Amino acid sequence: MAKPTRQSSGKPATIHDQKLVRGNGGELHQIAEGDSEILTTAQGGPVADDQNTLRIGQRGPSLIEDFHFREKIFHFDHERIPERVVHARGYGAHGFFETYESLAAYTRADIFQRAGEKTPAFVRFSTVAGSKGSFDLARDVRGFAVKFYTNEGNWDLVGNNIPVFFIQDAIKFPDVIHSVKPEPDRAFPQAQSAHDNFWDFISLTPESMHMVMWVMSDRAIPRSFRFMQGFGVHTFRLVNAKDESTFVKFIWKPKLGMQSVVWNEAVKINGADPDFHRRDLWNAIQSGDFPEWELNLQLFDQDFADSFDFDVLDPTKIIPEEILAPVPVGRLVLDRMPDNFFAETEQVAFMTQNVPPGVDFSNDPLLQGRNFSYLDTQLKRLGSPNFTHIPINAPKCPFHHFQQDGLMAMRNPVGRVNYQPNSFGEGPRESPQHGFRSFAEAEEGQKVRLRAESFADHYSQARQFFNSQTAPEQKHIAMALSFELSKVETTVIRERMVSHLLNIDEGLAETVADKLGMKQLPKPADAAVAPRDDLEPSPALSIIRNGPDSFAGRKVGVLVSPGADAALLKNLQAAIEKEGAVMEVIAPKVGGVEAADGSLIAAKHMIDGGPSVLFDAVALILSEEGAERLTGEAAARDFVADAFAHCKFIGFTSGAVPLLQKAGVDPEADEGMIGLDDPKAITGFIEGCRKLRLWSREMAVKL
Ligand code: HDE
Repeated sequence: MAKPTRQSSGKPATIHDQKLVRGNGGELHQIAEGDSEILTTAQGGPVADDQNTLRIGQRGPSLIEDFHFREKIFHFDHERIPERVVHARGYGAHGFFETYESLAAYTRADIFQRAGEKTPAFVRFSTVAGSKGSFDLARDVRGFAVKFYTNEGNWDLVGNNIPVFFIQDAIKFPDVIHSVKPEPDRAFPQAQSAHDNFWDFISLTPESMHMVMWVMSDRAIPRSFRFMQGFGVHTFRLVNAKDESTFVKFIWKPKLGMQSVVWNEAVKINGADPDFHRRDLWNAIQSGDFPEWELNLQLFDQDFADSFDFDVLDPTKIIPEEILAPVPVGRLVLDRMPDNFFAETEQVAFMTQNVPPGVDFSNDPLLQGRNFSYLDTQLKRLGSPNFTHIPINAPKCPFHHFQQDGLMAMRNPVGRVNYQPNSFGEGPRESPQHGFRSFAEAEEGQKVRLRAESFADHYSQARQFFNSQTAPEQKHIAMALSFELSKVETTVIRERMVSHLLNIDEGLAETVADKLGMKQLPKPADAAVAPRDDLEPSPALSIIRNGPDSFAGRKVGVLVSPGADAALLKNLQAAIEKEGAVMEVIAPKVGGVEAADGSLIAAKHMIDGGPSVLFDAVALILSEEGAERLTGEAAARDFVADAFAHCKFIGFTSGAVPLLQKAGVDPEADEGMIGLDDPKAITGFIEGCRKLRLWSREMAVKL
């Protein structure tokens, strides 16, 4: 009879004595047992066998006595914590905030006192509706939550990439979220707003119309977290050392400009790389291309608030930048990925109530409600009031208090005195001078449940947003609304939505109604306040008008075939890298191809694994024979056809023409098709790429 080994696989015991460790570059090395630490239980007991449970005989029952097995499985069974009820899918990174100039005139917040001061920060980006394992390119709002570890405690600016919200009162939050989440009986659709429940709620909630325009715009399908704006949404207050208050709205602007994808592309990205946004942030930071945003403030006083067209406490309204210019006050740089996703990104607890002295709340009813919700939800998720003991949530400044005990208490004070005042002169005391003082706003009134009349105009800014978009962006909004409402099965909901759209833009309403096959237009929805048409368009609201001026931070996918021109590829790579962009090679086989000059061109992807939706622009460096061969491959034809349909710039060698033609793409279709045979043409290709997309191509196609 064979001697049993310690390996369930039956491999010789020597393999068991080896262990894998990661090198600095992430590569795996095997090390011998002598070099590694001894595996232990969580109690520290050394483990002799981690491959086989303790049992009677070789084929007999397992023994409950096996404490190592029981501990290992017990711990595994409890690895998960509840995912966030909203914003479950997220991705975080560390960095710092650097203050440009002292803002002491406006705020006593320590973070804003000294030019050049760097404050550590942690940021978590997220989608709202999908669960933790959902895909990145959902049509959804993105969370943009920043935790500043200031010298006077943590400040959490828990924002979104859209400056308004669906509802005006926090009491409606469970309703809007229930409606967008998977329907409770069938548990689908996942991470989608395209279903009856969502549009039912929205169509019955006119206050959501401004937000709906944003969510149906390209803002909801960003190309990268790095190319998104962020907003604090609510009006906050800054309070200076003299206790004078200035209202403020917070805006993050990406250094690399804004960029989004198109819907057809988003759908395909979700299949090709569900982690598209995560991977993008990871790759950028790991390669040293640190993303950066500027913090801008819109500062205003009570007189401005009183004279502005809308109530500054209404979170469904913006203050257009053309009316109140944002002032850049500092920059946020993300330069380090967490060491452990769970410990940091999953366990980080953002709370709107976390404000340092010098930053204060306004009476925005959404913000007031959030200040309760965020603390409450952390207890549910993290399981103990001691969640501030988790390193990612702990302040980095000194802190002293008398809170004690509780589940999983990790910081346990020593000494006798755990209260104040006390007679022993021990322990911290409050400081009226340094401590947080709420702005002493005078309040009076009756206790009521009423929505302010000044919150009643639900259409004017929705219309202004639509009017501020370029033609392709308006077309995208019409397509998004048509798509979403086409998934709504209840006709009356579709009609109700079109009746709202009639109050925003008639042309938009007509296009959507036509796409939905509606025979006649409904009556416009009753409006509490007639929509205004005198609001000037705000160019700052368009993504296309606020794109980058270079191709930096973007990615070109180059499809190569055997016999490709290696010198041309090299020149192209140099030009792309000089621009600050990245090039990745796609080949019929991931092993790469032999170039015309006999050299090997290494590939990162095979065609199936590197579809053109993963890139901002593409180039086809193909020999004619190589292109002919690729005409038979669906993935190669899709690579080309998709790049064209998504309005991308396409550089190509003349050898690539057979593939272009087979994919239905005219090599001379427009200025986005750039021949690369002449090496000088590379400059033209890069110049084209800087425009990101050739939107006229899409505009030529009628809706
Ligand atoms: Fe949130 N929101 N929210 N929210 N929110 C949460 O807190 C809530 C709102 C935002 O990466 C929850 O820790 C209420 C607006 C972000 O960890 C919860 C209301 C804005 C994140 C919660 C709002 C946001 C959250 C769930 C209406 C933009 C993710 C898990 C009054 C300004 C933070 C958690 C992260 C997360 C409540 C509306 C942004 C339940 C009640 C408006 C970025 O507390």
